[in-house]
Amino acid sequence: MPRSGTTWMEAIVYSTLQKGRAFDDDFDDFLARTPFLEQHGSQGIETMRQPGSIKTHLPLNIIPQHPQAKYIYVVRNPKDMCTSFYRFVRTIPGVAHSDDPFDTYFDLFLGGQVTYGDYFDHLLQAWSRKNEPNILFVVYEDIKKDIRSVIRRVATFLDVELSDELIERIALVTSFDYMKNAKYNERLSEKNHGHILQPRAVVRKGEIGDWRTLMSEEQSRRLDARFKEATHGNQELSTLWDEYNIFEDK
Ligand code: PPS
Repeated sequence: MPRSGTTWMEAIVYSTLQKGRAFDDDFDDFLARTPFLEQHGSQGIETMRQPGSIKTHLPLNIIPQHPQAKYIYVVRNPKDMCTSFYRFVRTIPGVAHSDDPFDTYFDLFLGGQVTYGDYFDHLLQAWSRKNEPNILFVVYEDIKKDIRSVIRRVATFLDVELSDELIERIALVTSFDYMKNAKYNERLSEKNHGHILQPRAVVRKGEIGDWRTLMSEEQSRRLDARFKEATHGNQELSTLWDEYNIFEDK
């Protein structure tokens, strides 16, 4: 899903596969191993350097499935995802909704009318497949809470053995402070969008709860209700963000 830490996961996967090398040690190598499907198309995938990872925000059910491919799905709570997505589209003149006020955008988000469609359809689709052996389901907030344990999960999933020292190194070179570096952000903008966006558009704030800076209480309550409705009857999913103080009313 967009604005949910996919770039972060790309950097973690890259460093895991490259024995601790940081994405910016050789940025061209990073680019060659991490095509973005929506930007680079099938040609980008065919010519990519391997091993690598293909980034996409598309829902799992419309991504081509290959028995030898592994799929890492990163999800973020809908309030921060919506907020981050809105702030992001505002930085790209001419893109859908970049001129809309947040209130309009929020209604479209809730109605599943923004780019990449309905958040809840996207999530439920991935959730229903999360126990398949070639799928790793990762929660953005859990990476923030304990990046080392997520690095271990990714390494196990990719059949890579990592020493404690390498885990420390990967945690360092994928930390927010490391990744927010402006130069890197510029190049990431180029990679993902073909041109440079505003400074720090891709790696921006990286916080849990930034939605509070934009969303009204009424909007927050409406999203609480939508979350409750969408996850009704699914105990595990409905409590996924319990420790992060996102939803008021469950
Ligand atoms: S994109 O542009 O749609 O591909 O966005 P995506 O990479 O999926 O997600 C961008 C958000 O992830 C945050 N981010 C990070 N947070 C914590 N630590 C690290 N290392 C990190 N890297 C990226 C980024 O800041 C975006 O969230 P917001 O809330 O906008 O800051």
